[in-house]
Amino acid sequence: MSNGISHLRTRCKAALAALLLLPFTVAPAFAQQTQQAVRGWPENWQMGMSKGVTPVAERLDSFHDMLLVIITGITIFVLALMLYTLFRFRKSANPVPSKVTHNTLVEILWTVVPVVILVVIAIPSFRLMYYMDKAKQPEMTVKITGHQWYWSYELPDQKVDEFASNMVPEDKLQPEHIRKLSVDYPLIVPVDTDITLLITGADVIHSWLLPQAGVQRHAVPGRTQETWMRITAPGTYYGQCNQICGTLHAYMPIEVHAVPKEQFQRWVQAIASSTAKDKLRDANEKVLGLNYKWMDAPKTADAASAR
Ligand SMILES: [Cu+2]
Repeated sequence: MSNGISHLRTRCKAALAALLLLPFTVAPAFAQQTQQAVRGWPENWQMGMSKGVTPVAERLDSFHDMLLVIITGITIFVLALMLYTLFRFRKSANPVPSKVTHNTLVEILWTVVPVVILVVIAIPSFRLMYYMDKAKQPEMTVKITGHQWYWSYELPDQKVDEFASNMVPEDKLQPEHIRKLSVDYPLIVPVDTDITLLITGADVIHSWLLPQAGVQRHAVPGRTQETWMRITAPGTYYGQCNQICGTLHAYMPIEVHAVPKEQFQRWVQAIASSTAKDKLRDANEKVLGLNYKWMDAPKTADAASAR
């Protein structure tokens, strides 16, 4: 018997030691994961949001986490209250129902506590809305226009003329492409740069959504919406138009390449000095190593119907 107890004790000690050591064994695995390049698209069975790569996205993520704690607390509290009431005031235990109609203290509490919770939520929320409104000291501007059904980009500071960014059609997909997310001419931006985004629509209302940058603005014809982003990790990030804008709404994805500043400069210079017919394609091929051979292949009969 005593042998059994001592065996149990040893097991308990081992379990406790494992529990205490858990942070030290799990943390390096997480650290390794974060050191890898940030993935710019969602994954099957992903839990939570994709990793934010701008100061705005990081703040949005922590605001979301705060709200999750609050809403979990409220839900558990209300559920507990309901279960308690169902049990405590059931018919068998309470043959004569109470006739109480007022309780001043409870009424004050159920008014004041929700107001306090809303104020606690509103303060960081408004602060964040003002933070994402404008870049304080923008270093460059990108003009984004939504069309039926593609996006176009213009970089006026770098004298990069407006160019269309169309989805890669399904029959032209290459191994490096992601179906319904990859485009022919992505938007190229430098990392660690405060970029003002000016967003408008050419025909109907679209919406430019790049989740990992924490950017979502409606592209409204006749209006210019402003926001900003500062991508801190080089990578390729994807988004989609998220305003139902017509038949091919699902076929106007957003692809943004955040590249090191020096590479961005070389890209800008390559466009300026290119003598090719398609200067942008030339610069994308030479500086970014993008492959455009798929564009030269003759169009198949169902290419149009695939779109
Ligand atoms: Cu759209």
